[in-house]
Amino acid sequence: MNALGLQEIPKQAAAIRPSFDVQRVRDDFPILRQQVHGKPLLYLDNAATSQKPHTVIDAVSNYYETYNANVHRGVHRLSEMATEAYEAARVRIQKFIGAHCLREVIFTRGATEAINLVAHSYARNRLQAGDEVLVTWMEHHSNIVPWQLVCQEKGARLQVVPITDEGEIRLEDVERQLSPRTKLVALTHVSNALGTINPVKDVIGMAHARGIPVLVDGAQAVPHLRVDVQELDCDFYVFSGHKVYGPTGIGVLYGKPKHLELMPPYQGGGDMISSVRFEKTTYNELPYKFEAGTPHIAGAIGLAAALDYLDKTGLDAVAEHERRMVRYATQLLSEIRGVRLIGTAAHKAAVVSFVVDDPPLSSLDVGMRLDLEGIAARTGHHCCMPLMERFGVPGTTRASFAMYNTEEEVETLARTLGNIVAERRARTQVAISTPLALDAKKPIAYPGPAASSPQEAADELVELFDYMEDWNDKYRQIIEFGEKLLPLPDEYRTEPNRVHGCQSTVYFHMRKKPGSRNTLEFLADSDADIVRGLIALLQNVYSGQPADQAAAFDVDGFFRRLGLDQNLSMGRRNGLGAMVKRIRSFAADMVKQS
Ligand code: C6P
Repeated sequence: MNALGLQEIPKQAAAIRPSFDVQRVRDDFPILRQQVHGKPLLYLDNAATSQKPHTVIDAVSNYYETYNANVHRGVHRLSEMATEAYEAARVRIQKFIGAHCLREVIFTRGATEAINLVAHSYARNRLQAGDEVLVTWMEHHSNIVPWQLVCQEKGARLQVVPITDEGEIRLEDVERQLSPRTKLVALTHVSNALGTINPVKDVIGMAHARGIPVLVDGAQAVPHLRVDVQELDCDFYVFSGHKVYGPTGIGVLYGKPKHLELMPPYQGGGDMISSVRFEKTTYNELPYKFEAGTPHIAGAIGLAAALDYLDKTGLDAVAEHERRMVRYATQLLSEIRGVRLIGTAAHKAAVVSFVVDDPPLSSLDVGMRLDLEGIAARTGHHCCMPLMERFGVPGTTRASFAMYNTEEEVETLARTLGNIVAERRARTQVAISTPLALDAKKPIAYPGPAASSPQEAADELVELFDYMEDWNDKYRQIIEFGEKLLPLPDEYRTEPNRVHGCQSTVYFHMRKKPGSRNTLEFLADSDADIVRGLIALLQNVYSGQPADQAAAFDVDGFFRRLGLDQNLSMGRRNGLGAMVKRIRSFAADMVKQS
């Protein structure tokens, strides 16, 4: 039995253990030493971006400190040094992914830009009306939208391979959907939202048997699996540096020269040309034809350092370590009553996604509560909206692992989540007996004015929040406000009343108070506790107030004074912004009409 009283999973094979010392690895990542909300940082958002070892940080700062210069342009010493380092990075990447030659390795801003490059320069010239691009249901938006854009332009369409309840594609479905109309297959190697490792080699074989090229989105594979593009025989392979311990803003497109040679440039500018005359420009050779403008030199150098680090640590040992984390997290989380795992494929890498069904708790709330305990996990749709729809959930909470995560961290995650769910269950049981449920016999109640003006209501709230020392207290206060929200009748939960731009489902019903000259009032609701709390704050300052005062109220200043701007992430603030926009535009319309 382990510390949680759960059955211990067998320790990994002794042969791998000695080569991988997770504590030593952790020492290489300075950021892991810090605290968040007074708790040791437990970073489980590695699929969004991984942390950087000091060798990467040093490589980048060394470039800026000692040989910062532009590449391919100067004859001076620094420029030569920078060019050498930049091109050495290309060699490093070529070796890392097993590319045949340097012409095949193109630097991009990331996986997204690499896919857009292929969509623009390859697919755009080949697709015709009626053609198809085959993707899977588990693609990231970056591997959907670029194809949609080009398909729309050409009258072609996306064809989608379905996935099973476990989150796997079936080869027979791929086979069935390949047709003479299919001009390209684009699929992810590893799903960012589920962790599924796709049988890309088999898919490539099936597509190639029909002469169809394949692009593989390797954004989530390169940090966790050994990738050999020649062995896969893919036509294009893309990945981002920042998910593989390198800097942001740098990524790679691998392409077979037989395609790259025929593709027109993606962007025009310096470096991608051979000669420029007003009558005609000729283009540089590969790979420079696709690298217009000054590249992200420091990024390329940092990425090479990251791949060196991964190689030195041992990718196979890292992969085995991460598999253990996934197995252990899968075991511990699935033992928590009310938690349901989303994505239970037989072959998975580094990701465990889950929802809390019983009692229902939005992923937004789970993520914010984990954050209060210093645990960084991603919540929401993970840029995979069709996939979320497939599983019938608005979003999940995702723990994604890297080489520096430990079994103790997995246990902390499980214990914290268990507490969050248990606490929620206890609160739900109390809430059932509260008088806030709708009473069909009574008229619908709207919140009246909390003070004589929005400003005065705001001042009172600011005073209350000023007494609270930290974000934890403020957070709990906001949640408590949300628990007292007046109920929103079902008839107002309509699409026009839906507020988009929030990470949760939000409905807003606004009206001019009947019989009043210009009093605005509103009801609203969300499936996330934190958003219900924010709605309560907004009701407190706006509802029951004259529209002209509501329209003029400085709401940004109010949230700044509450200290919420520092603790609500941009995603949440955008949601808050969307709600405020709705109130203000309703108030402005009322003023115009009065
Ligand atoms: N997924 C995540 O949290 P960029 O943004 O270009 O570096 O990577 C885009 C991308 C493409 N494909 C897959 C499979 C990905 O996972 C990502 C990025 C992050 O899951 C950010 S949304």
